[in-house]
Amino acid sequence: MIQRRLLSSVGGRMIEEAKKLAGYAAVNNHVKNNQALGIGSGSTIVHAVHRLAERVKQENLNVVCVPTSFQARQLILQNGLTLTDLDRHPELDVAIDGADEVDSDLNLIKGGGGCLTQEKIVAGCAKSFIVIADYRKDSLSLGEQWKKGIPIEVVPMAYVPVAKRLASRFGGVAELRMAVSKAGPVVTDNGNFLLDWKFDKVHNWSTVNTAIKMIPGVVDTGLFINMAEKVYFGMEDGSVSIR
Ligand code: ABF
Repeated sequence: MIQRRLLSSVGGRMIEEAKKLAGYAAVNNHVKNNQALGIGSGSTIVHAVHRLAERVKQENLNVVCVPTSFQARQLILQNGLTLTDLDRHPELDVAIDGADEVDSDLNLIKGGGGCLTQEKIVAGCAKSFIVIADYRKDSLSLGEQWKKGIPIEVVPMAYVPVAKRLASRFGGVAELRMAVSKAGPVVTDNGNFLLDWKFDKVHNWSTVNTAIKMIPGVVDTGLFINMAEKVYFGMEDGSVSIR
């Protein structure tokens, strides 16, 4: 029992270290002076923001940051970085964000943290969209690793018809994401609900993504197809693999 706990705490430290390696490498290689940046959500981005804050101080960089979520906004403020928005900076130089799964063509599943719509908007405004992840997210074919389903943000009144439509058109089952307390559904930063679509086979994700987005009530999906320019994986052996 004690041995299992020790092993899992070593594993946890290794994963955290891998996230840090990825975040630091991406900020070191892609951030330059006078840039407008998109800041993603999740736990890996925390390391990237720490490195960004360090560089801003040490190198006196002038950068402004657009958040992808309430969490990202807090992270920017807590690290003393300059907050901006897409009204003032509709064109970003670089957006950096995490992912739940990355395939060999750099297509992604995102949204495990529930911020997919703002993440996609910000990534779509960036000249370069850079992904940071630990080694567990690397996958040959999308859907292999991430077993929690593809997150889909929906307007609250439409969650039942959208869930039914998803299951009847594409198979599998779409579940309403509930708060940890189970007291009610998770509500996104945009006031919407999330469905986690547990598909029963691997699809042509580009086609499926377009089709899902046509269902009335769907705001966006966690499928990020052809958006990432580069992915930084922090590896178990302490290296960084760049794809
Ligand atoms: C966000 O955070 C999400 O799109 C993705 O769900 C998640 C990745 O989280 P982490 O960095 O904690 O693994 O980027």
